Amino acid sequence: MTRLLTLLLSSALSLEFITAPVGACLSQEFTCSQGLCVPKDRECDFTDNCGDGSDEEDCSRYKRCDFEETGLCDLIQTSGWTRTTEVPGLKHDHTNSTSAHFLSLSPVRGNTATADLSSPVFLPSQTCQMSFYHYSGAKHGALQVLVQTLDESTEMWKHSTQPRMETWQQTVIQFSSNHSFQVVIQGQLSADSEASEVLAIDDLSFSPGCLTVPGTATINNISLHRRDKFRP
Ligand SMILES: [Ca+2]
Ligand SMILES: [Ca+2]
Repeated sequence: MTRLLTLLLSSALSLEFITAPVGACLSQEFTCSQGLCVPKDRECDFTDNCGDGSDEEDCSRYKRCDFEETGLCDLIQTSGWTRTTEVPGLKHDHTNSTSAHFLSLSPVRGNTATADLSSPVFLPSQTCQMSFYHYSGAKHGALQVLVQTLDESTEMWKHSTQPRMETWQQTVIQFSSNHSFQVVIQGQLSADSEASEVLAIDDLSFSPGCLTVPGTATINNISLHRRDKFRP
């Protein structure tokens, strides 16, 4: 009887030993301070998924921009986007703050309005991920994300604004490129747009897998470097 009890106890103990401790998170999850598990791609995405803010605390390895500081962090604006706190169709940023900033594109009467925002040039990567928030208060427009390499431009994601989605939405995109690349967020409003229509973006975050090419502002600079390299 004593031996049976010992056997039962030892098997119960070994069972406990191989079972993962309660509250342990999987490798693809982030462990919050209070033990909750949230998907790893929600880390440092400007939303408090843990409930205690711990998934938004240690973000120095991420390249992030909430557009609250003057300038555009290390993003490159080639045309169109305006940093603002308010436009006719939209009066709050992604965090619902009426005094906080976002980038907007408003219609140009009788003309197509376009806007481009580019990331720095990133090294080839299979683990680069971007999270951003967008607001589509327009019937006549589209928002898209492109990957620009030296040789080509590839559409990664497109949000046609039919029907109007008058709320901030999050999109997370994984990039996989064997060449150096830039990510371009492009907005377009057609000439038919009414004055109250708007496209907006806010709170961009690039994951630690997105490593910048030092000293290279645009993908075309790589082209210049290459030409210099092979010049006789
Ligand atoms: Ca988060
Ligand atoms: Ca903001």
